[in-house]
Amino acid sequence: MSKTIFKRIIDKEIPAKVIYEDELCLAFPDLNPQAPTHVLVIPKKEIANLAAALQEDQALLGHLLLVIQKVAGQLGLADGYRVVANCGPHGGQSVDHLHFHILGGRPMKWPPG
Ligand code: DGP
Repeated sequence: MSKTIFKRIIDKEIPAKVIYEDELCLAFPDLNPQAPTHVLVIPKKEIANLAAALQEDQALLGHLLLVIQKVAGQLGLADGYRVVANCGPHGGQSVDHLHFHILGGRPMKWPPG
């Protein structure tokens, strides 16, 4: 199976402006921003999406949420932000590697499309 674009970013085969990295994950701006601030947080482990996560990923998933909190603080999103994890075709997922969108810098609308 060919690598996803995010696996290629993890493997440093294609560039990304990484704003946070630790042994489990990294964060970088989305190529196609939908808000003044739009950052992706991805695990280094290859997990296709939330539906594919396993019980053994419990600590990793918790870690990702706390990294989101940390990155949002780093980005100065004191007025709040939205976290999105698109999952599967109906979720609008286009890259089959688990990722969380952090969207901020403007008020978000609800419901999403
Ligand atoms: P989703 O639709 O939830 O699967 O979001 C995938 C996001 O990934 C989409 O907002 C655009 C972004 N994206 C796709 N390719 C690249 C890339 O090469 N670099 C970066 N930084 N973002 C990418």
